[in-house]
Amino acid sequence: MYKRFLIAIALIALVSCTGNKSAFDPSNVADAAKNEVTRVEPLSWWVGMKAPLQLLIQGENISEYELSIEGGSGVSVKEIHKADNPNFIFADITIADNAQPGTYYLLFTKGDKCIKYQYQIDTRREGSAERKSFSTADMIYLIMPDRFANGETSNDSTDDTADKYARNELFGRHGGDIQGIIDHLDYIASIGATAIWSTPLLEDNQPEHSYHGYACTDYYHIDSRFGDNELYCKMVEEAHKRDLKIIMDIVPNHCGSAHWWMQDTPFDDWYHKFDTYTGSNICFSSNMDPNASKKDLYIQESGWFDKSMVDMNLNNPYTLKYFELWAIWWIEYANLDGFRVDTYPYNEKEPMAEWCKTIMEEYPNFNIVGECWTASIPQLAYWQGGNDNKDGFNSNLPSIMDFPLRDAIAAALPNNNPGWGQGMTAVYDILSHDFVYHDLSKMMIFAGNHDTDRIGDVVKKDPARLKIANVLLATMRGYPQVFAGDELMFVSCDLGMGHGGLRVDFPGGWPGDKMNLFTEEGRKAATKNTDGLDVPKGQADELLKHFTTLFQWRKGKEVIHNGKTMHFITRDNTYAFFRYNDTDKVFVYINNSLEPKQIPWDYYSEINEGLGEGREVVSGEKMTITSETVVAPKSAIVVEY
Ligand SMILES: [Ca+2]
Ligand SMILES: [Ca+2]
Repeated sequence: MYKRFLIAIALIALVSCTGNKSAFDPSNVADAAKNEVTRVEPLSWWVGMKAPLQLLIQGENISEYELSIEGGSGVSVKEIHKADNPNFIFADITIADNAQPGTYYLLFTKGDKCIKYQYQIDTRREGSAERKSFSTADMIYLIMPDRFANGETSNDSTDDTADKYARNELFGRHGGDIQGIIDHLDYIASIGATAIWSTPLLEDNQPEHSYHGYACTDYYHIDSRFGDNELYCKMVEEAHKRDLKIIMDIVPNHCGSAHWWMQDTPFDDWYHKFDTYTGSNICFSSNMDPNASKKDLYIQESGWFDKSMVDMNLNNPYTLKYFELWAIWWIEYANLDGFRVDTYPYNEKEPMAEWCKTIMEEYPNFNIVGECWTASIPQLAYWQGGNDNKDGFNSNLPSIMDFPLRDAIAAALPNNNPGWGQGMTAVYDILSHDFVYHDLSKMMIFAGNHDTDRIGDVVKKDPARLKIANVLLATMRGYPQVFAGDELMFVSCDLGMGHGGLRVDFPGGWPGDKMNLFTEEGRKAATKNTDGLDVPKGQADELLKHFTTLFQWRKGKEVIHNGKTMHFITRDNTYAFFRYNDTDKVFVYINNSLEPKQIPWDYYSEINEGLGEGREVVSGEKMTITSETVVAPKSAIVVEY
């Protein structure tokens, strides 16, 4: 709807510039007005923003026009910047602190020709700048919308998009959408989630493989197969009613090769061009390696992510500004609670640090988590803002995703080798490196996401070990993220098909689905050997109850959110740690081995003194641990005192 509205605005653009707003009657407008001003971005703005407004304006030979602003008060043109392409200008707009919110008109004049373009300057929501964001108190539920729930079948294929509905194809569009998310917000809240990270919902009008949304073709509009901008805002509003935050997944590094600006590009260096296709060398170490060549770094940050994903040049100040204002626009427009930034290290690091700074200056309490996908702990730590890097670099990025911990969990859990240093020692080892991180409270922890192997596949469909993964996520430092379906031990439908195979549809999300895992009745009836689920009858519901108990408990557990950790080394595939603060303690014991294990309670004397009767969180039963206490094979206990 919003898009059509804008097109209508563009259509009414060519009228006499009398300054009389009543002149804006679409029926007065001649067809010749079409495409005179094809685009103004950001789509609107607000009074009282810190970031100065710079409009990208596209129109045929628009650089030949003079620009002024009419309406209200306190809004004026400060400076016009011409681009390489005469079809673009970048206009710096001054908005006084006491400017009048409302409808303004951009007036483009050339001789006796005049184009008017309606532009809205709004009032900000109260407390907008101070908005809270996601934190260690949250559990984030990751959704890939095309595969989650189809709430509106009429948008499964749309006239204005190329890639059509094909649910039988692993890399095709399956029809999931924003309405499907809205329909299941109660489910998401019921299992203990307090935030949703949805993979991108912006238009991805690539001819194929568009379902994942990571090849954006219009940064200001929701894909019509997911809904529209207004429905997106409604989703945020409905989520907030249920105390669920919304984290938008954004990709400033690359756009889709079908992006509109690939046909009409503002600057020659708007994106990175090569004589022959050049992909990134994915050599992230070149960002901090003192021995790295500049060439390697250049190819890492400027090479394309994929032939269908064009690498943006954030060293062009107009490109950078475009992405800064775009991000702020979405926060303000949709009332967002956070960002997840895709492919973070592929961006040029200095401009991206500037980008983070700009966002954080506008919203000082905001949280942004970057996908810095590396197995190297020191390299990961380098990307977190405030880290004491030898080269002085400060990314200004608040949060990072703990891939090394994910790797350790995935290595440890299926490991039955009782040998020295095997199994859970891998997890101990990761936390032994916590001294390198600037801020442990800004670490997203996870056992899997939409890019990694599914935890259900990792634990070889063993419910006992899935429960151990959930205990780790619910009790370790940082804030947990769970990929939709992992709470029910979804597995890939085809391990040989990569992403397409692991991003299975959520049974029950589609009209006519035989199995419905969103309901207790459906989970209890679920049987073995169905796509996305492979547990004996009744076990899906039992797994979810275990999961829900843990994460509902975690919500109010300050000592888990912000307490310290003390852990103890063992090399017998067990792992023990305490979370503690001045008033509370939680003890976690993992027995990932195939033998019953006695808890060496006396060994923990430096921290367990005076701990008598506690409560085991999952069973809810009172428990007094001694050196005689035995923990069953492949199980975990969580005891709060
Ligand atoms: Ca749909
Ligand atoms: Ca790049």
